[in-house]
This record gives sequence, C-alpha cells and structure tokens, in this order.
Amino acid sequence: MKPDNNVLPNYSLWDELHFSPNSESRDLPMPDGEVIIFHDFFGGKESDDFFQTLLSGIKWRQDKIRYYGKEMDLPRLTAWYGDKDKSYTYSRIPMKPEPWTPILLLIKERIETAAGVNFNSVLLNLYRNGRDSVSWHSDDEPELGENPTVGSVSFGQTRTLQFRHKLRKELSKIDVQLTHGSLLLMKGQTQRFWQHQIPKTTRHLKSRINLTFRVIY
Ligand SMILES: O=C(O)CCC(=O)C(=O)O
Ligand SMILES: [Mn+2]
Repeated sequence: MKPDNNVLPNYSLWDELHFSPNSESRDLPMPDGEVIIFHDFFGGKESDDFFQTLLSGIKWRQDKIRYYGKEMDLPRLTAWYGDKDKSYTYSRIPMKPEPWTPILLLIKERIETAAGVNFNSVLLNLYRNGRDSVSWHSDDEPELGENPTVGSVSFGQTRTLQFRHKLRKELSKIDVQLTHGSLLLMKGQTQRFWQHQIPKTTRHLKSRINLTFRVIY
C-alpha cells in the first residue's frame, strides 16, 4: 500500500532507503519457545512520526477489570482494530474491532514479510507512564489457534518485557528491552510454555505505544 499523504506523515527518500526488513535480528535463548527481536526494524524518524500519529489518531479506551469483586481501571489504554468479521475476547473483555486505518495497514504490511503470516487484527496498548503495565499472561486465547505468531511493534519509551517459563521454574526470567521502532516476533510453542509481562516501575517514564498483530480464526 502506498502511504496516503492526507493521513500519514511524510516520508523522505532517506527513510525509504533505510527501511530494512532484514534489520539485524536476535533469537532469544528460550527452550520451548521461538522469540525473535529486531531492534530498529523501523527507522528513527518514521518511528517518531508513527508514535505521534497513533497517539492522536487511535481511539484509545479505558477498560475496566474486576479484581477481587472490585471494578478497577486497566493499567493502560487499549484499542482493537482489524477485519470487521474478527471479534476477540481479551482478559474476558469482548472487543469489537475498529476498521483498519492507513497507518495500521502500512505497519502491518511492513512486518508481514518478517513474520511470514498475514495478520487480520491488532491490539494496541498505550502505557502512559511507568505505573502502566500488563501482568503475566500468554496470548493463548482459543481464537488465535495453536502456536500463534504474534508480531509486536513498539514506539516511544523503551520498556522491559519479561518472559517466564510456565513449568520449568529452574529457568531464569528473560528480560528484553522493547526499544523505539523494534519488532518482536513470538512464534511456535512460545504461548504454550511461556508467559510475558510488562512490569510496573517507579522510574519516571514517558509513554509507549505497543501494537500486537495477531491472526484470528
Ligand atoms: O506491551 C507489550 O509489549 C506487551 C503487550 C501484550 O503482551 C499484550 O497486549 O498481549
Ligand atoms: Mn501478550
């Protein structure tokens, strides 16, 4: 898809030339899992533009969770976009997707070659500061099928993503820094054997946007 200049930020030829789907990747040392990180998958300038466009253009919502019978705000803002026939339940919250926007389609198409799948939906998270977080979970909802590939793109503040094995307690936790413009791929049996979280921190942090692209069956 060609960028639509009415909606998307402008890209210079420099950005085009420096877009590298083969940006250096690293496989994390995870038994029973397949996780690959590409730092600088997106260029710095375009990542700045994506961050701003998503921050102001996405329909962010504050969802609630029930915790010990009390209703509380989810510690982050979320949004769900995708093909209109694909609905999804996240943390027991039923989500009806908003229709794709040009910038989301652009990001989706850029990561699909590296991921080797065509995604049909994306869950977005906005972490406003260090107090926002996502607690231990696996992306193992039945609608994702067996061994789902999840493509996770980050813009803005670097946050630590942690993995822990569900059964092998002797394995240490694995920390990954999700930097501005990075792509993390989770594949194979990762969701079956590992959980992940973005922990809270008391450090003073700026905001971060994360997009997790998924295939819903
Ligand atoms: O923000 C992240 O990097 C992780 C988000 C996540 O795990 C999720 O939305 O399922
Ligand atoms: Mn997740």
